[in-house]
Amino acid sequence: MQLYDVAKPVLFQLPPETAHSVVHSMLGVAQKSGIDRTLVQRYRVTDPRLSSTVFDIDVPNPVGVAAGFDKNAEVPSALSGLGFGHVEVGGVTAERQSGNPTPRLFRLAEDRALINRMGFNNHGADAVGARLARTRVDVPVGVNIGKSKSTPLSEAAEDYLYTYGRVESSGDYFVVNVSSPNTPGLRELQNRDHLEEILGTLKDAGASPLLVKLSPDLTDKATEAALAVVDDLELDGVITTNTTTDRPDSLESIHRAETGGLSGDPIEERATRAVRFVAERTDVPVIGVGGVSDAAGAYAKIRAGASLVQLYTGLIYEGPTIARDINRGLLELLERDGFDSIEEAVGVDLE
Ligand code: FMN
Repeated sequence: MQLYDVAKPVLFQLPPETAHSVVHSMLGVAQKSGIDRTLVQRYRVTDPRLSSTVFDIDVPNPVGVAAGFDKNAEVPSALSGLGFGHVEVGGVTAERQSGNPTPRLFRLAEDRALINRMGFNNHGADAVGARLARTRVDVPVGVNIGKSKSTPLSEAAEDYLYTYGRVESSGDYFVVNVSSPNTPGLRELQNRDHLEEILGTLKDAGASPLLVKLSPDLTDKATEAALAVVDDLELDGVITTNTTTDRPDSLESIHRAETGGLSGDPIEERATRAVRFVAERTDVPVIGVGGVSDAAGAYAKIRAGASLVQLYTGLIYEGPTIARDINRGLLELLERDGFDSIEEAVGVDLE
């Protein structure tokens, strides 16, 4: 019996955001006390076949933590202790924000999904930047940057630039997040003119590696237009996908009508299709995210063209062994298919 078999029913009795705070506090204690370094021995799967170099960064294994779990960069070392190969902190905004009124996070247990409308609650770029600067993490840390709610779309580029300036020396890669559904108008920034301005401004400021995170709700044409900007500006990578505002008919939970972004099992296939669509149209590395909760799902995204995968909702449903379980499973799948490394498997399902 695993610890999470006991803890999960207790946590699932709590409102989702409370459960998240409890888990976060526990990870915080682990990180402060140094227990996270003991966790490593239990959770990390160290095997050269899992490691790769992606946009010039050495990544020990392909399973990362998606943005939103550690919005304020409080527990990246503890998450590395759970065996994740990279951690994306944030979304961070220039201004400190309290986010939307609660409740704003909903557990769709029957669907193994979440709906969130957090609205970029975070401590702000100054605080998060300072915290990151004094935190040592032994896996790469990406910083997911969002737009402050009060900043008009026309001034978005400066807003992103401010945040970048606060985190530039402590992030290993930087993500322009223009795809969260919970900041009014944000997703409009995925259109070509806005993207060019924001990404061009960060690029000129020296942001590297620089990635953009896309929504699963973009039309094919809009995705292609965004990818044209990625090519023109010689960006380093694409993350796909964020949460969706769509509600598949299959959803059973009473919470399905809540406003916000849906994540977890119901978006898995769609996200994998998005990975394939993007990987077919760009040469830069793709990070695949959306519904990953086991080795088969991670492997499907890798074969569809993802150099790395990330997860959030899967961690809630599967618990702290998820990175270890996926990494062990990936090694078996690599062996089954005769690959010597993850890098060999990336994109093998593409035409
Ligand atoms: N994505 C971002 O780019 N920035 C965020 O700040 C962010 N916050 C999130 C908060 C919550 C509560 C959840 C559930 C997701 C958030 N996401 C955010 C989206 C995740 O990073 C991820 O793209 C999405 O949940 C799909 O992955 P999953 O199915 O593994 O959860």
